[in-house]
Order: sequence, then structure tokens, then C-alpha cells
Amino acid sequence: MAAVPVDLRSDTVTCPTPAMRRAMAEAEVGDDVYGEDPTVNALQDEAARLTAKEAALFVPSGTMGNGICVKVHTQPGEEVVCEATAHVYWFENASMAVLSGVLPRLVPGDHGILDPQRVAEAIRPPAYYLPRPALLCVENTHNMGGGTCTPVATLKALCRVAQERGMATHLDGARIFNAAAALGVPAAALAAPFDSVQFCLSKGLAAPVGSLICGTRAFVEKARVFRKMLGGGMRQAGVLAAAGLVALREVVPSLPEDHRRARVLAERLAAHPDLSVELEWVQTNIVMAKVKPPKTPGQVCATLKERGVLASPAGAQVVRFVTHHDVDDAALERVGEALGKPF
Ligand code: TLP
Repeated sequence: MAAVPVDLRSDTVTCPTPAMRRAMAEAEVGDDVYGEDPTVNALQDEAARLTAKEAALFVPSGTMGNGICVKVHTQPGEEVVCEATAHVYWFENASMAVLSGVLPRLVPGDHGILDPQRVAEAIRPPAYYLPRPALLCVENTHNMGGGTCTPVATLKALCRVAQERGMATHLDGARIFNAAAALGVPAAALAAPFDSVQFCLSKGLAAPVGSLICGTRAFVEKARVFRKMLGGGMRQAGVLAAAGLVALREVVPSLPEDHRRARVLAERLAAHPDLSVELEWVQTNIVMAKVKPPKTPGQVCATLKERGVLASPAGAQVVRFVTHHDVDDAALERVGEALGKPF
């Protein structure tokens, strides 16, 4: 029987742990559209506590969470400033255009990390014939930047620039706990400068479903309206929230292990004759490997798949590898073996 492949396509592939499955089976539930699911309420309270915001709302996905936050902070015809390869721009089916009727204003970052000066330059001056810049959206860690972390001082400077121009600020913190672990700060310190924060339970935290959006009470009440409008009002969602509570308690502390394994993996990838890796930019659980022509990302992924390792093409000459809770040291050894020969 063929061995199960080592799946490094994303940390979204993680499966719930035995403790999560037990918590799900035993969860106390109620109708969350009435606000009566005690487990959802406990998860929301915990999310608000961890991000030091007044309140939080459980939503089905990071995409819906970001979409709702953009909707709450903007009016049609306004502009959202974000990094040029931000998830909210690349991977959300033009949600900001469709749901909110806003334009993205793209600012290229350095491996996804925005420079406050460049952001200041991109914010249009007030004029009745220009779209009003309404929202700055920052991603931390930055996915396409290679899991890179924006430090607290830069986050504060970015938000100061936006606030001085009357803009709201949103953090796509899908992997905020990876950033917090790598930077050695609490997630609340990364969330503090922002009006709203979205974080995912279903990536490195290994829970099956869900994200939290966090902000003021008034923000969450508006967000609740749009969640319902989008069909994200779930009923006995405590069975999902229960896994999220376990994730926050038991999986967050193990994220540094994912980061250690990503570093080992990056060094192995860098040693391969057909690949190169900017090792100084490997900061969390994502490794971007450049493929040397004439080899292509498609060929590299196909050959690795034959050798029992899954990775994803992520751009013209790039393959993305993501370590996570379901990749242990033995799996990493198998990846090392798969990288032992040319492609
Ligand atoms: N990222 C996924 C893909 O969509 C690319 C992945 O495999 O990494 N923000 C960020 C920074 C994300 O990386 C993702 C998912 C989301 C938002 C959306 O979360 P979901 O998948 O829950 O909608």
C-alpha cells in the first residue's frame, strides 16, 4: 500500500486532533443566530481577550471574515490600500469589488512587508473626483511574501499613517499566532494598532473550520448583520467552536515547532541543485523555493508528488511549502529523501 503523502501544500490541510474531536462531540450548543450557543460565546470571548479587543464574532472562513471587515469599514466608491500580493486582493474572488464596491490600491512590499512611507505616498489627497481612501489592510504573517512577519513598530507606523488620513485599519491575521510566536510578542500587541482583526482557526491551528473577527462592540454588531446577509449565521456552531477553543489552548504553543521544521526544510530545499531559497526570509511556517529554469514549478510539484510529497506552485518560478501540525520529524525526513535527487 502506498504511504500517505506528506502534504505541504498548505497548513489548511491539517485535520482536527483527537482532543478537538472529543471537544466537538461533547460541546454544549445552542442556536447561535439567537446568540445562545455557549461554546461559540466562549470562543468569541477568548478571541476578544487574545486580541485585546472589546468583542469578536465567529465566521465560517477567513475570506468571509475579511470580506465582512472591508464591508463594515467602507462605502461603495472608496479605496482600500493593501499590499500588492495580499490575500484580500489575490485570492478572494474580487470580494472587495463585488461585496463592497471598493477599489484596491496596491502598494508593493518587501516580501510582503509594507513600508509606511510608501503607504503614505499611495494615499490619495482629498478631492471630490478621487476615490476616498477608506481602509488600510495589512497581512501578518504575509502569505505570498513567504510567511514573513511585520514587527510591532512597523504596524504602529502603518496604522498611524492611515489614521492621520482618516482611514480605518484592518489586520488580515490569518496566521497572527505564527507571527506572534516568531516575533516573541503576544498576538494582542500585533492586533493593538488595528480597528479590526481577522484570524483563522483552520490553518496552522489545525481546527477544522472557522475564523474570528475582532474589534469594538459597535464594529461586531455591524459585522453580525453582514455575516447573516452572506449566509454565515450558523446555528449549533458550538461543535465547531469547541475545536477552536482546543486549538487556541493546545496548538498555539506548538507553532514554534512548525517554524523549526520550516527552517530545516528550507535548508534542504536550498541545497537542491534545481532550487534556491532566500533563507533570511524564512521566518515562520512557509517556505518559498525559486525553481531554476528550465525546470518549472509544475514539473517540480509533479516529480515531488511521485515521490510522496505535495507542494503548490505559487507564481511564475516559485513553489510554496508549508509546515504544520500534521508534519512531524519523520515526515520531514521523507521530504529530505524526496529532495535527494534532481527533478
Ligand atoms: N490562504 C490559503 C489560500 O487561500 C491561498 C492558503 O493555502 O494559504 N488570509 C490569508 C493570509 C490566507 O492565507 C488565507 C487562506 C485567507 C485569508 C482565507 O482563509 P479561508 O481559506 O479560511 O477563507
